[in-house]
Amino acid sequence: MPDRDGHTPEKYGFVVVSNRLPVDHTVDENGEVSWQHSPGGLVTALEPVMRANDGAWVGWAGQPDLDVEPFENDGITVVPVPLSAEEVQRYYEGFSNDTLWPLYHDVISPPTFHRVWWEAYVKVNRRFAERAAEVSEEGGVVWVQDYQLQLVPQLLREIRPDLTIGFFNHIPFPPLGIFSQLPWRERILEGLLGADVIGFQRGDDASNFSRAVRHLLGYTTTRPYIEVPLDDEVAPETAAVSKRGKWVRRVLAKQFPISIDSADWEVLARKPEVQARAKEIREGLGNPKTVILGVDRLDYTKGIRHRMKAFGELLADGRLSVEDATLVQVASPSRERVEAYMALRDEIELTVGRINGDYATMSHTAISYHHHGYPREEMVALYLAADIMLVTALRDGMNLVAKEYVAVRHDNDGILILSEFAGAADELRSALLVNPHDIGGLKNTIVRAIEMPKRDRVTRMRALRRRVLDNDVAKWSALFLDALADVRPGHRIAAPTKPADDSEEGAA
Ligand code: GDG
Repeated sequence: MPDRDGHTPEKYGFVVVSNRLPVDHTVDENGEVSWQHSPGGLVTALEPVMRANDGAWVGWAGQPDLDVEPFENDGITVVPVPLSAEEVQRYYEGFSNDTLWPLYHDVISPPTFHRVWWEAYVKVNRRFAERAAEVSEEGGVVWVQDYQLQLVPQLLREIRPDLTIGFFNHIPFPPLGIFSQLPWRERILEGLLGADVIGFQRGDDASNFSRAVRHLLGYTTTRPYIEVPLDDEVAPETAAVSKRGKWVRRVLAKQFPISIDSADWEVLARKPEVQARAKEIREGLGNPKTVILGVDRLDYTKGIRHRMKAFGELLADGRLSVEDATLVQVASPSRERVEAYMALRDEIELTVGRINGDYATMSHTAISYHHHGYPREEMVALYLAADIMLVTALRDGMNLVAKEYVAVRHDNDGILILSEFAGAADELRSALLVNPHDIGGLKNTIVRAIEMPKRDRVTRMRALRRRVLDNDVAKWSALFLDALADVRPGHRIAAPTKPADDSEEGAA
């Protein structure tokens, strides 16, 4: 199919579609444009599959009003989708981050519903679907990522019924009672059901989705399958016959818990300079007996206020002193143009100031707070420096930080305190699990972690490490792609290949 300029674009057998591309568009002070590779976990997982399958990545380059032709970057074909400044505001900051994000995270912050935001969401999703359709070869595989693009599977199937389509939701899928608030709830469900396989982080997310489909669309669901009724005339080759003798398309909806490139994190943690940096960090904090660490995007879902409240109360009660324990909180800047995030930042920084004002001494701070992003090496050094990792999310799809902490602790020491509301809690059962709303319980768990004998710490960390090292992100993508390949037997996706030069590292 010719593109906007009448050219026939290149076609690819495996296409990933995500809101953001794995590259950032940067312009230096001389106006020179360059593309910086941003190797997050998803990129690391999918790059080898891309290389083996002649893959392309469709997404937005992170800057408004930027229209560029597809290009090669580090062995991956990048297919940019342009967004206007108004679309960024309505589709991304608005509908994605101020409607869907709070709604899908238990309405911790009230979602905002605006019809013009929805219209922009539909328009932009259609553009992503069209771009993916243009670059996918006949019978190819397309894997759509995350909540910003929930309409893409259906829109893509309408244009290209020959494709096998997967969707993975990185954030929770809410219970019916909450999801039902969305004025466009049926459209979202139908959008997702355009996929052959819909992946979620937890089993509970998949059940919430199936239940919403049953109640709102009236389709038959037999876990893990959903039967999407088909028009008798146009039954595709993958159609099945329902118990009632009707043509249906069977959609698989189940959990595929995401993970990290565990071995790569451990390699970084074994570097002498990273270990030296971990020691330096502790010294810089005045060598407190216990370093407690929190690492999060500055987001209201992460429960940063709850952990500060618990820590502040422990100091107030005299159960801890600043010589005993320091809380290091990295809060990396996030969605700074969305109002709820501005208010959260103010609130957290006020709390940090209060607690430090009340309890810090000339030699020890109570909370060492950092509103920065750090390079990956520094993150690893922080993880190594921390006796206790505190993950108190109020709702979180998975929480990769918890897995990263475990992966770097090759010394088998360190304690993970983990919210039961993070997806990671399904797998990381040997963590100290907490309900972050229960401040009393959280305080007791922090004290229990501080007092835990080394023998018990090691037993727990060993069990956690087995889990995280055996189930890495490569396994996650392989399991998902295998499920996708089963949709059309005989049409398998090639196994990943290692790049010639595998030595590159960088910030996530
Ligand atoms: C969404 C879902 C799900 C953070 N600060 C810095 C930095 N990070 C890195 C961490 C980690 C990643 O960002 C954050 O991942 P999380 O999983 O913790 O959370 P979200 O950003 O909310 O991610 C989540 C995830 O998608 C994957 O499916 O687990 O539930 O909400 O990798 O290390 N990295 C660097 N500097 C920082 O300052 N380099």
